[in-house]
Amino acid sequence: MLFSELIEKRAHEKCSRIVLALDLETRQRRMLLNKSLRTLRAVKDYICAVKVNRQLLLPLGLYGGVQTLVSEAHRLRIPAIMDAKLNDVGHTNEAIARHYFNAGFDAIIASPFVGWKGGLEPVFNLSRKMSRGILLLTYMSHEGATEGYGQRVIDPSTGKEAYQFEIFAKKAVDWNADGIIVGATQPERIADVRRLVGERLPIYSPGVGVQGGDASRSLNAGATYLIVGRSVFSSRNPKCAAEEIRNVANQTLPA
Ligand code: O7M
Repeated sequence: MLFSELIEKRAHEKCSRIVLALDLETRQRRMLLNKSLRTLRAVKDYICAVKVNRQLLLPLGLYGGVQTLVSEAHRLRIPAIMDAKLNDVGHTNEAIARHYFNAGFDAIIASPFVGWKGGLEPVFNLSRKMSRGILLLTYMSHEGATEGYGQRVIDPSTGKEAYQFEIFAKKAVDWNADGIIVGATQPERIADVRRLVGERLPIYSPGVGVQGGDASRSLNAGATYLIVGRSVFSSRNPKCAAEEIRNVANQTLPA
C-alpha cells in the first residue's frame, strides 16, 4: 500500500486529519520516552499519524527510544513520519533514509532544495523498494521562508520567472512524492500550491495554533492534513485539545 493510501485509510478510521508533531522536551532525559508514549496514547483516537523530528531523535536515539515509540504508534494503528528534512548528497541521504525505514518509519520528509540527480533520486528509489513514503517541503511556515521558498527565480523548464515554491510543487508531482508540506501560516500559498498540483497530492500543513495558522482556513485553502504540536501536547489536557482541533477540522472538511 502506498503511504498516501495508508494515511488516508487511517484518517477515515480515526475520523481525523491531525498529524501530531511530538516535539516534547524535558530536562530529565530518562523521562522523555515515557512522556512521549503517554502523550501518544492519550491522543491516539484523534490523530491519523505521528511525526517525530530530530529534537526527539537526538535524546532518545533511533534504535532506542524512537524505535519503541514507532512500534507503539503502529500498535495503536498510527503511521509514523520521520521529519528528517533530508538535505545532503545522494549516498548519505540514502543511508540515512534506510536507517529511518529500518527503524519502522512509514514516511520521511525531505528538502527539494537538494535536487534530484545525486540528491533525492536514491531516496525515492529506496522508498519505492521498501514501500515507504516521501513528503517534500514546499513552503515552510516561518517568516524567513520567503527568503528561500518565496524567492523569485527563473524556472529552468520554462525559462520564465516563477516562485521557488511553485517549481518545488511541480517537482513533487514529477518525482511522484507522496505529499507536500505547506505552512498553515500562509493559506494563500496553500491555495496556490493546490491549484498547481490539483487533487493528486495531499498537502500537510504545519503551523496551526501557536505559530498563528488557523485549522479551518488551511483546510479551506486546500490542505489535506494538519500537523499540530504544542497546541496539543503543551495544553493541560492533550486529549481534549486534540479532540477539539480534530472536531474543528472535521467541521470544515470531514475526514
Ligand atoms: O504546532 P507547533 O508549532 O508546535 O509545531 C509545528 C511542527 O511542524 C514542528 O514539528 C515543526 O518542526 C513542523 N514544521 C513547521 O513548524 N513548519 C514547517 O514549515 C515545516 C514543519 C514540518 O513539519 O516540516 C516537515
